[in-house]
Amino acid sequence: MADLWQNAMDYAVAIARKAGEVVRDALRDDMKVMTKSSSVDLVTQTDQKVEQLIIQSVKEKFPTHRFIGEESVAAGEACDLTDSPTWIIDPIDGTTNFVHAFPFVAVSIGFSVNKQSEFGVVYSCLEDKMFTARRGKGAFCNGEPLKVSDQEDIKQSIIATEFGSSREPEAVDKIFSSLRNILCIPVHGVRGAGSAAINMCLVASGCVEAYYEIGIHIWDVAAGSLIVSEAGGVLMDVEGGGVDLMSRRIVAANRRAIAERIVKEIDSFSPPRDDTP
Ligand code: LIP
Repeated sequence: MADLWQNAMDYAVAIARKAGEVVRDALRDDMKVMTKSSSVDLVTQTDQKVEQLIIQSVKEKFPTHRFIGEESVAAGEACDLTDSPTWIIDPIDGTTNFVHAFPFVAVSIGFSVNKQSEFGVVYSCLEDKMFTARRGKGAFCNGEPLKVSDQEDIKQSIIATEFGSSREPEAVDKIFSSLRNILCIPVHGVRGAGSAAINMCLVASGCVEAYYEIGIHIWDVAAGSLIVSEAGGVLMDVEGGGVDLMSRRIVAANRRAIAERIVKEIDSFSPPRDDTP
């Protein structure tokens, strides 16, 4: 049977590559850096330009499809995931990295129908790595199949996480308390690429055993979530149970036991959901 969404996925890969070129070119220019929810939540004209480029290109080809885009939501659009085919876009995941030329910056495009993820594309554009996953068909990097780590022992693991963009003392205290608990399991190390999408691709590639974060948004993790699960990994909420991409909380791991061990150590909290205006 023909794959209904393969065409859209091929298109997403082509657009992500084009968007990545724009991001790479912009690194050479002077940037105008602006802020959103706080003085450390950065945005540039390139984030906005790349999101418009992606949305306009998709609209030409798939005029009935809907969008959730980081910069469109920042500009006041609703963050609504309906049953319609929906493109979930982070034009630059790792904007702080981009501003500082720290070399982990991704274009992230998730696609969901009936609230089920159909494909995910993460283009790590400074590394020139194209991560893709199609539901039920596996995950790939530059065409090579991906598989999560087979490590079973958390004490032999590397865990990825981020400090996020909240500087509210209560949130920062909880982030440090979780970090301390996890470090002292003890694990081999804690890392963070500065991009949720790339952290998830690191789980899918078997380079780290798990990634967790509180404060991410649906556009940061929509594509990466499918890439992790298609590479054989698991997704969980930070308190256990199923992940809810609107909840701004996620654990992605190579296996359930590692995810559950991390959940035990997380001092959880609940930022305002993406779908509450
Ligand atoms: C960022 C993430 C980063 C996370 C930040 C933010 P942006 O996305 O990728 O890992 O810690 O909270 O969500 O803003 O660069 O698209």
